[in-house]
Amino acid sequence: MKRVLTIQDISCLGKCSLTIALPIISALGSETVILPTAVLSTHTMFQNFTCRDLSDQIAPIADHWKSEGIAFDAIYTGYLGTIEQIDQIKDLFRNFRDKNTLIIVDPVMADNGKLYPAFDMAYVRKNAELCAAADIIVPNITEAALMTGMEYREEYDESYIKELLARLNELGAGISVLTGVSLEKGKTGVMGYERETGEYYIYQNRRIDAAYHGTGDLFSSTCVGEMMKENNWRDAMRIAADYTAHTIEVTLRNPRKPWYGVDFEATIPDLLNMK
Ligand code: PXL
Repeated sequence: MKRVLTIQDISCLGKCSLTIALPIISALGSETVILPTAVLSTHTMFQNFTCRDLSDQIAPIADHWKSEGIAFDAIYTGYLGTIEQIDQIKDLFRNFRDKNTLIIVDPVMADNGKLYPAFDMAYVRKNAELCAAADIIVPNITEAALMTGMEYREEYDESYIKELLARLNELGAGISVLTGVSLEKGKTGVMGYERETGEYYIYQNRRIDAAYHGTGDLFSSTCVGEMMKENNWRDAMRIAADYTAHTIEVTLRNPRKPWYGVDFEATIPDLLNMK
């Protein structure tokens, strides 16, 4: 069985970060080891959330694993907390990376043209450094524009996306995938670039007119789980895009109108049959 380490916060209530990564990657058949970077009462779209930083736990936990001879097939990072913490995680990458370890970084920090409340441009630059240490990065357009210094656009064409991918590629990861890319009216999906082959990959499916929290984490966690099932990155991205769209549709049909997260619990059985 593959073993995945995922490093992100625990938002106790809110359906994002670890409360999505753990069930999804486990359901897809990999052992999922977690390293919580902070514990919050809810995600940061709620008012008055509490937050306890756990940075002082990262080194002792990693040291203990090292002394136990633990190795990982993949390390996947999502929402993190501080610049200092990203430096610690770069050290952890160096410590645990071997030739078979796939490092996936989702530089979660912004969406819809705006940084999340906790972050500033110094944090953006630090995330760009973390991306340099990854094999695969999966930013959205806002995060990519911030990290590359390009203008954020709501309306764009393929040449803008290709330029963003070219600049992401310069950050250093071998595969750069942009999420939330809409190249046709009524559609959305991903576009990726692989340095080794110089090839692009585009996948577009239906765009559902709704935005829910945690869908980026659902997409990334599904990609990681699918790649551990020996799927190549293109198939993993396609399945993750389909699964995320399906889950948003199911959530929209919920008469209780959840606002803070998607009903992924209801769609996990469908994920297991997706190809
Ligand atoms: O889904 C990304 C995410 C993860 N964790 C926390 C967040 C967010 C997005 O806002 O606030 C704490």
